[in-house]
Amino acid sequence: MAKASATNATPGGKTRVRIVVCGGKGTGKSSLIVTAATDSFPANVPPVLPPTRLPEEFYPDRVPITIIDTSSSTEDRGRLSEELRRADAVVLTYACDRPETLEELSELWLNSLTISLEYWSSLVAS
Ligand SMILES: Nc1nc2c(ncn2[C@@H]2O[C@H](COP(=O)(O)OP(=O)(O)OP(=O)(O)O)[C@@H](O)[C@H]2O)c(=O)[nH]1
Ligand SMILES: [Mg+2]
Repeated sequence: MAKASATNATPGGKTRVRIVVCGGKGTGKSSLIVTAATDSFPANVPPVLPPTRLPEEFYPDRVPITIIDTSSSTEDRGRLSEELRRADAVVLTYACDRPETLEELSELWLNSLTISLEYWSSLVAS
């Protein structure tokens, strides 16, 4: 029987994918990650989760996906920039019931991304 793990890759040839989730305070970053990993919405989440590995069998390519939670506080911008540089994809979050968080996306977060990223693999706004 062939070993599956050694040759697993995305159509772009990546053998692992790192997704960074960022956005304004309380916009659901951590809840989104827990929901994606467990398929259930959590009642309580810590402010910043440790790196979360999604099960390989979640996706047809069977490529390991790691989701990185981030802090929205200004003191942690250096760490955020570093995570964005290492990202294959970025998810930006805003709260539907707080329009100001959508404005922040274009005024603050997209600007931060433009400054921080050396290149963009993809951008998923949610
Ligand atoms: N109604 C609703 N509430 C949500 C949703 N996602 C998150 N929440 C709630 O919004 C609050 C903040 O969620 P978090 O996941 O802690 O948001 P966060 O962006 O990680 O927050 P910080 O880490 O503090 O910046 C919590 O009370 C969640 O239960 C959603 O999709 N719908
Ligand atoms: Mg959080």
